[in-house]
Amino acid sequence: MESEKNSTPVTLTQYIIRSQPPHSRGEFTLMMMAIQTAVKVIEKNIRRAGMLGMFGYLTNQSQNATGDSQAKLDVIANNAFKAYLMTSTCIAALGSEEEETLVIVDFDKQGDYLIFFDPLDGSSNIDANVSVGSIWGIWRVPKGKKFASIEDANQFIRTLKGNDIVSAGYAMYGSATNLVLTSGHGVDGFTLDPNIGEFLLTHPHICIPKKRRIFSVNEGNYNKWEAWYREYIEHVKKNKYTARYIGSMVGDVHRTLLYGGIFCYPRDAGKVEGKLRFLYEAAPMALIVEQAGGKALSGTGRILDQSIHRLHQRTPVYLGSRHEIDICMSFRDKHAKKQEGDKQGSKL
Ligand code: AHM
Ligand code: MG
Repeated sequence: MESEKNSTPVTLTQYIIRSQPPHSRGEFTLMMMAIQTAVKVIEKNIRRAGMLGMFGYLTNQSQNATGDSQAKLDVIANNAFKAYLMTSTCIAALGSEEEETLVIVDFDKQGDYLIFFDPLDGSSNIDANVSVGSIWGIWRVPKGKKFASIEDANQFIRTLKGNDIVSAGYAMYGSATNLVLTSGHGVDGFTLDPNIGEFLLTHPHICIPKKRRIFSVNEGNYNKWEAWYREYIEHVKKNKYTARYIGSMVGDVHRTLLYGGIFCYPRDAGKVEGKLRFLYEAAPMALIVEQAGGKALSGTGRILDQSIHRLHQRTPVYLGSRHEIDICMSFRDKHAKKQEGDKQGSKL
């Protein structure tokens, strides 16, 4: 959706309403409004955090559901997402990085969507004023299906696949606040205009550049990586790639979408499933990257081909420009072939 003819930029609210199919009941619009409001609340809190003493971690050494220390802003961001979504009348349940279990809406107020979010990703960076973000992924609940209990909702999510995701997005709180969205028909980006408090369409039809020699990974984990991935990184270094790693997934993926290259969080000896969470980090970013023309793999296939087992499951992540992901995976394939050859040889 381009700007209006008189070049008045399209607002996010207009964009969401106009992208609804005719006769839709508007539940999706309401849910996106709730997300938009939560993002604005988080944005305001981040911008004022230094003045209000809101940087830092909770003093009671609190950890979230996946064992990470909770920053004060993690809690504020989680409360903002929860408050607006739970009263939006369009979700049946939500899952958050900051919540131990799924949270279900009162039985008679349940809507048709399930949403999973990381309210403040990369929060360990926040005191240093490095870009952080919120990430969300949205799945559908069949019409008439209601959850009587958390266990009921847990059972239902185990019937879903990554491919069932219907929409995903992220907000990045950086030098400007960006919001990037897909509902399976391409990717569009918005920037918050602080003067009017509206997100404006600034990056229509984002397409990831096909080739770019930029690699993004935490090299501190080098000694724990699998041999094939270490070889790929050696290849990258011999071929004059540029290294860029923020350590904030939203920032690293946003740059990869705009500039191209590869972003990885591989599995390693200490994190055999990888670090990033499937439902609210990897799957939403995978949908966005694929919709922008890139690839998003787990090392054994597409990220989105994975089944869902539990709320906080993790997955390795390799995403970015198609060409670069293919080069990366060629090292994995070469290694697998060699291992197979060695196995056959030892049987002789
Ligand atoms: P978080 O959800 O606890 O903030 O952790 C996720 C973050 C990602 O934003 C980032 O890609 C990754 O962790 C960085 O991890 P590391 O510090 O191990 O490089
Ligand atoms: Mg996170």
